[in-house]
Amino acid sequence: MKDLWHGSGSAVRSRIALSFLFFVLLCGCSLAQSGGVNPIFANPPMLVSHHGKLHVDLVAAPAELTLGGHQFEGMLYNGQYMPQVWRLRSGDKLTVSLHNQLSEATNFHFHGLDVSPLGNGDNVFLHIAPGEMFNYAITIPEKHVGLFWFHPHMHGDVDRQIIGGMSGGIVIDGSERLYPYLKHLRERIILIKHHPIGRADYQELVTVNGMVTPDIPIRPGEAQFWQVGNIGADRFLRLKIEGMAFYLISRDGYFVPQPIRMEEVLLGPGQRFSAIVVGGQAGPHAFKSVEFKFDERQPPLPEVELGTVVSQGPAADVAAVEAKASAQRVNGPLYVDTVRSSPIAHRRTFAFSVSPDKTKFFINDQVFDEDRTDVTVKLGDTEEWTILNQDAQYHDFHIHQTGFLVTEVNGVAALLMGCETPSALPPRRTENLARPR
Ligand SMILES: [Cu+2]
Repeated sequence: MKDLWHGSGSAVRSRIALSFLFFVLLCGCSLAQSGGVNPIFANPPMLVSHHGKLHVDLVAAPAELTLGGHQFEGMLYNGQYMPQVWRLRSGDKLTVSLHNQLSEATNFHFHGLDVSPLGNGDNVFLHIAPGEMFNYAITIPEKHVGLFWFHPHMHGDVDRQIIGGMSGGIVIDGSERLYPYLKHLRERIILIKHHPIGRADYQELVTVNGMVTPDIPIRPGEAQFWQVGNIGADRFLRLKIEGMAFYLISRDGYFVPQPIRMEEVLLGPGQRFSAIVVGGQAGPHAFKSVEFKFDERQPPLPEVELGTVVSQGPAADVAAVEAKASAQRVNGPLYVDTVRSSPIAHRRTFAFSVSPDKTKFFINDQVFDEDRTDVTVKLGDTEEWTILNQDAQYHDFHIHQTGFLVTEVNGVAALLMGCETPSALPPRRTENLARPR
């Protein structure tokens, strides 16, 4: 999110500037839907590419919005809190005309996509002034499949603009090529945002596709394909469905060789995962983010209700379907295996820290500066990075334009996961990363 990867013009020189996210998350009370009737879950509206192309006109403008009975002054794309999801395939050409009708500068970031950071690509160093229009153009790389997202990346204003409503999803189709079992499953695109609704600690509205606590229908024993994204600014989610499990198949667009059964999935800001979800026995199953000790100095982030998975229909052999979901294997080679076998060209350490008054954030004792080059790496090299979190709260780690493979967390090998953004770092612990290209 506020982390940057900045390529320079030359092929062998790239610049990385890193900064990181800090979270002053103050409260997330559970919110009952006013009136008592929950909306029925729906995927967000979609814009689909045709003949290898998708063009999007995006107007960023201030707007009043009402969510769950609360009125906000928002900043929205095309007047929508949950804008259309862009649905493309590898190799497609995506063009975006961004019209800035805000009273402040903004810009645009294609989160998770390995595309050029230069010119009119994923260039977060552009400042699009109020009243200006800018045309972005990227080509979706062959290796990408899964859920990605877009948001502004104006240094210093990212958090506020995203909380105002400026973010949306990008789906790169092809998951069913990797897991053919998905082909006939009902797909759920679940995009989670948050917005403060009061001054008290942790008081915020957490929404699913812009809806407050929707009912998500499923049949007992029905397998569904969920793609879930945390596309808010800075809230950690620890997702759980009561009485059901996630059979996780990818994180951040990187797939695992076989589904991993998880009772809970920790999803830091910006992170995504996809999973097979199997309907439990008939009845309501709460979908929520459970309590989470996010900062050692603060009370835990409270549980927040996200919706209800409503299982309805004849009784079924749920265990048999779960066994079938577990038995799936990825079809074809995985990019992470190439990364894992690459020789390490360099090793580096990055330490995240914060000033005592928590107003300044550092990487290796330096504050972020758009005009300074912190690290130069050779394009194509594989490096091993160790990330130290010297703060008392969790932080996301993210590099623009490239994924990375988490090899170890706090001394424990993380063998299964190829991640672009790993699970958030436990406070004051170590993480080793190999950076692939
Ligand atoms: Cu990003």
